[in-house]
Amino acid sequence: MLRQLYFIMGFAAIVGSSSLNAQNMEIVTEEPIASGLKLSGLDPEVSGLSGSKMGIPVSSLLDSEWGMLANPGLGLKNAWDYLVKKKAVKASKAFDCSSSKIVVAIIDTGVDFKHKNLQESAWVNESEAKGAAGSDDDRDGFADNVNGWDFTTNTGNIVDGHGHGTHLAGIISGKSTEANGFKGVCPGVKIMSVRYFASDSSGIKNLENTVKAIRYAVKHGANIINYSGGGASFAKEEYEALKEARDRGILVVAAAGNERNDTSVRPYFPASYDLNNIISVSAIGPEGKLIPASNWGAKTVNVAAPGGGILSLQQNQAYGFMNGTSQATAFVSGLSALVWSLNPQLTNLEVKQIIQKSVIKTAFLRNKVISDGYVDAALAVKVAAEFKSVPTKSKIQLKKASKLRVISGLQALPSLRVKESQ
Ligand SMILES: [Ca+2]
Repeated sequence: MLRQLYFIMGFAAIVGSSSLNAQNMEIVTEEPIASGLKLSGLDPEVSGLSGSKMGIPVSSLLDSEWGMLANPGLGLKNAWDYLVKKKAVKASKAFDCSSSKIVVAIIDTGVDFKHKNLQESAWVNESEAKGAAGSDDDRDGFADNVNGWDFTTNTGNIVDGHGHGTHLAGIISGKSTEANGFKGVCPGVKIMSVRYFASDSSGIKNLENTVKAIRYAVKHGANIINYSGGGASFAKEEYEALKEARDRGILVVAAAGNERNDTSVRPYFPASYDLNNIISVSAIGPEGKLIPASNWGAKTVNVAAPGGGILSLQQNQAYGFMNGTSQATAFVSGLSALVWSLNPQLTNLEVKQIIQKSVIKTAFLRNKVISDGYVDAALAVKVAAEFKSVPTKSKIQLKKASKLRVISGLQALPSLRVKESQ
């Protein structure tokens, strides 16, 4: 991966190049090139990790999940009531995604699959699970990659030493046997944990591992990639990996970032790549407004979702609150998994269109995100149900929707960087 290193250094060198026009110079010099990748779920100003270990009585866990309730949360009960009314599911059945074939790759800090609310969530590579310890039973180049891979340690022994990835896994897939216990958006949906982030790694290393992690998820059959990180630098390898994900029918849900910026002006990657299989997500709080940290973009961010004061899982059977576009991203990944589980015939772009079409529009989000609204589960399952009856019309709308992502002011950068790295 020296090329990646060269690539980043090459980019830094471009700053002083006379071949850049004034517009690009301005953008490049305003953004620290070597800032590296950041996780998007930790905004110290809103609340730090220190506040996330608060003791929450288990009996009130569900009551604390505002993101699951209706307006401005996802309204999962309304979604379930709609499905029961339409006889899409039996009323006696629990709200559950355990039997879904949809796989969500969480490319993050790892996931603590030992958490009691993630007992049914781990994606399992069967040939490795049944194989011999220490050997690469399925000959994919990774020994003992049972539930995913940790690119920071290069082992299949994935732990979450941070808490961020486990928090996202809880939002997407958490499941409880207790009546009032913690629940995620698509309880029990399978999570492939691919770790790229280590807090003691450089931004360059984290980016290198991101590219490896995306390629791993693509190769191992993920349907959805949840990426709750990012940085200011366009990276061709990352772009190409996500393009391959697009070509393989994978939906990529990416955090808009916590930089308080308009990403139409200051892009945040990978959310800002001009690829139509990416859904980028801003974060709202319980009052329905963007949280102060959240990036936005009237032409660059697709939707908003709950991201302020979000309760979810922490390592070692704990629960805690986190804030940011990371959490909002996980809500959209969970909702995408739910929609896709209900109709596995949908394409990645159709799932994206359904999510974007079924938002609740509000004045708070007008000119902040493309859809002018925040995601809603009841509307999403309704639009998904109706979607099947009008496939032709939907395809036309899809074409239009795919043109909406424009990265203004940065169009010249990719080609410049390609040229530079040749
Ligand atoms: Ca293997």
